[in-house]
Amino acid sequence: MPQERGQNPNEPKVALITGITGQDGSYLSEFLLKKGYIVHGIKRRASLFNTDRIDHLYEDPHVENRHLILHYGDMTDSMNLTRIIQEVQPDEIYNLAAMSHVAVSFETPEYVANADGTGTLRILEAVRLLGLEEKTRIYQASTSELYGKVQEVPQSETTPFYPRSPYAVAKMYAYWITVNYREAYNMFACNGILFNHESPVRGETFVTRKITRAASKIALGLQDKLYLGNLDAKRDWGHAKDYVKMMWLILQADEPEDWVIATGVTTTVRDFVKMAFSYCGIELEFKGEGVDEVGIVKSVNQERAKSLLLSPSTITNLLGKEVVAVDPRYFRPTEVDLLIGDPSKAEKKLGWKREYKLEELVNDMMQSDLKLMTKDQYLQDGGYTIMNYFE
Ligand code: NDP
Ligand code: GDR
Repeated sequence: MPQERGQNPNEPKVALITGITGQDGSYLSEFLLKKGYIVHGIKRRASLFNTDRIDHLYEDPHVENRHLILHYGDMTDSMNLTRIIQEVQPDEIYNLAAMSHVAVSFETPEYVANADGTGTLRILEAVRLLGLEEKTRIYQASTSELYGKVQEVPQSETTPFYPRSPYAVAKMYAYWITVNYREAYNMFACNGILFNHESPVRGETFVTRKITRAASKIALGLQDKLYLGNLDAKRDWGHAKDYVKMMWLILQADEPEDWVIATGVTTTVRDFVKMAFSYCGIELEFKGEGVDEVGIVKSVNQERAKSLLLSPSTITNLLGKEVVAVDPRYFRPTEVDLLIGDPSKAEKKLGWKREYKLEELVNDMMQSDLKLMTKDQYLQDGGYTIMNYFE
């Protein structure tokens, strides 16, 4: 019989994180380890190492009493998930694993339904089958994408859903199956309806990271132009570091409930671009409309550029240059135009407080990407090939 854990207050709590190799998985692992948890994570087998984001937390498997333990697994494999949950006997499961890219979900809709939708059912059903309903609390990574087509703003726990992508439709199934298992089997299963949250380790093809990487490369003279899709889309962007804390608080609440986590501030993609370039002392002006819209360098602040050790000539050469353009290939078949969340329930009942404002988030991402791209510049100067994806 597996040993019952977490019953004795002196024993560390045990968490299982699906999607531990992702942005949120890495911040949540750090957070839980600091709290003294034993953290188990599910990673996928890949042909290359895929644990970059958690390598700083890695512990040698030959050492006893590890705090971070990784298991191979996949959200599409019920038996694998059930076996891992049986072995781990978690006090808390954070179901973060998903194919999380909205645009890509239009390319792989069936897979997304399986991994993001049915995958959640597999976790809930495993907990039920193993008789862990009373022991194991479950956090489901729900999303503001559920709101989709704008029906009311700001969006709250009572705003109706209208998903606009295969990703959002799969997450809608996951949302409701979580609610259903809570009501049917009295499980402590909760949805965190999280609005967009970003960080220096955000996936490179999400718009914020694509922008901060490109702004850094352009400022260093390593890239000419940034191509984007819909510049008018508005998002409520927060910092992932702030948001993982809320995941934990949601599972510490007295009752299982669903929660909106957001900042309550919304910003266009265009304004995010301006903020990122401005970090490097580059002021952009946008001209034209629709697919003809472009971002042109209006002025440069040499003092700022110097303080970041950017080459004065590279920065001066950018004056008047078109550094942002629209490429319709990044438009989505159906778009989510406006997201702005109302986090008042979480603020009142969970004490939700943010450390990062949008400007601080942009600064954090730019600081990190400038450092990374400077490293790329050295490598390129040394004759090494640098990956130059523009997705
Ligand atoms: P990431 O894309 O950074 O991470 C996703 C994680 O899921 C990765 O570890 C990935 O593994 C793993 N994964 C994907 N498919 C499978 C699968 N079939 N089996 C096992 N693991 C899989 O996402 P985030 O960290 O940004 O987001 C975490 C969760 O929160 C996701 O469910 C996302 O949909 C949701 N969410 C995110 C928001 C955000 O703004 N970041 C907002 C609201 C919800 P690998 O590294 O191998 O690819
Ligand atoms: P989103 O994030 O779809 O909101 O989903 P993303 O950063 O991909 O897009 C935000 C907005 O920017 C517009 N956009 C572009 N997006 C990308 N990726 N690339 C571009 O070139 C580009 N140009 C404009 C998009 O059209 C969109 O309107 C994220 C994911 O983390 C989900 O998993 C999560 O559920 C939601 O946030 C909340």
